[in-house]
Amino acid sequence: MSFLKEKLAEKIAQHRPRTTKLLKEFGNTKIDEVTISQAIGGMRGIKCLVTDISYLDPEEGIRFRGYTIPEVLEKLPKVPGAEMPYVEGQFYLLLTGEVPTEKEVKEVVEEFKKRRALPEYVKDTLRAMPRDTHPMTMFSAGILAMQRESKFAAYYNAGKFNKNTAWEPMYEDAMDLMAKLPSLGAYIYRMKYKGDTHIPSNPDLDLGGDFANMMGIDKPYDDVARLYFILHSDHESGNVSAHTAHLVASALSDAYYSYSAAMCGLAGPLHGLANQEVLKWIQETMEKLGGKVPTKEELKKFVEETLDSGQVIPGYGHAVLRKTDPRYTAQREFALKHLPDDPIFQVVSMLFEVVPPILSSLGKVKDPWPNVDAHSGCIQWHYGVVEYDFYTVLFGIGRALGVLSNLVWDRALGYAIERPKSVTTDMLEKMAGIK
Ligand code: HAX
Repeated sequence: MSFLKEKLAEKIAQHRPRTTKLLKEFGNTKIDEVTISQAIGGMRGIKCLVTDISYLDPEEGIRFRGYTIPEVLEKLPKVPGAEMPYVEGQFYLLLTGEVPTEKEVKEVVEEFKKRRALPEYVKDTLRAMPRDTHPMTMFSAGILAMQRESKFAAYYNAGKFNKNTAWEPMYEDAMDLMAKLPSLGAYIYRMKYKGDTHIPSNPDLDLGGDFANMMGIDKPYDDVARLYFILHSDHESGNVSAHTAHLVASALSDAYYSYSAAMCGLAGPLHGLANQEVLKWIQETMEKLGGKVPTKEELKKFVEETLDSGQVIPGYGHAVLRKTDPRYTAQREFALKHLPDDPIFQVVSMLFEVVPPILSSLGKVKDPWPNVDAHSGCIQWHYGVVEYDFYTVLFGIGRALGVLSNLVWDRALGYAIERPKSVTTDMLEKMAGIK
């Protein structure tokens, strides 16, 4: 058994009695009530999911296993010669709840290296798709194509399913899939945008470094990749992508089915596709001005025109957050250090000043502040990833760190198949006293 798996087995054994006690002795304790507006309005805020991997406070933002973003970036072991930590360290932290030592992180680096290779038939599947297929469609299809590799499905089909051991094959799937996602993403990128020329994986590099290598982009893009994957890794369980994966896996579908489905949700413009929409919106704005950086007044006009045409301002607002997203702030700090004069960064900074007062003035937007997607495209563009429809794939690689960790724990704690109850409009009218 690998070191990480042993560590996890220990953590699971410690955790299980807590869940069992809560269920057996306190199963009827109320944690929330549901209103009509929550039932119709996207279940906003209803407390009905359990995860220990991250927690999103509306005012403070995300904490990964109790650590804020600056703490994570400071505490996780750094790749030698790099500014950013190992992505593998973030996976270790999310999975076990402990900050790994240098030795522990290197074990995970080696585990992922062994599992990195993308099966040839996945490449064939991607190559059979028209080249103008959206990269997120390719990404989700590539993950689904790999489902035949699932160790969880093989275990289940062999009649071995047991609530005590089910996490083990799910762990193997999580490790295999996590290790392959950077290879899948880079393959799609080079096939679609770089004349179908590919760069082999470099066995000397960590996950972030190898991703930059396979993308064909020089330093410090390796650090951009590390930062990006860590920042996007988890945002508790209620967001569309994480919740989709949890829901699908609750039917005992394996990690490939579950994560492929999650990526279909991430591809929506109100969720992960917002990073592509931000860059598209900025480009269109600059194009109208002949390529020049707009003034604040011009930008204000474009924001108002966008709202008047019935569209949302991409990259702004959030279903839970009520302050500037710390994932935005972390990227802003990176940009201030590495690309302060970049024209798109100037527009992104100006939007930070212009958009919140306008959104606040509408009187209905609960969070007028920027979210993670308001910033991410600008850094990618600066380092040469100008094909903005690829940005959500980058989000999807990072998001797997948290979602796959959650799937392992879902099986470890024996979470049940999801099946909330629906009601009819007639019933709601009766409850409201209208009928
Ligand atoms: N621009 C214009 N209007 C906005 C807005 C924005 N950025 N954010 C919210 N609103 C509007 C909503 O559309 C809604 O209007 P209606 O009542 O007319 O339908 C009203 O304000 C209230 O919405 P809310 O309660 O503040 O926000 P929700 O929880 O319903 O939605 C969203 C949260 C993130 C979907 C929303 O803020 C939005 O559409 N933002 C732009 C898209 C975006 O950036 N998405 C990425 C979010 C982060 C993420 O998941 N990344 O993956």
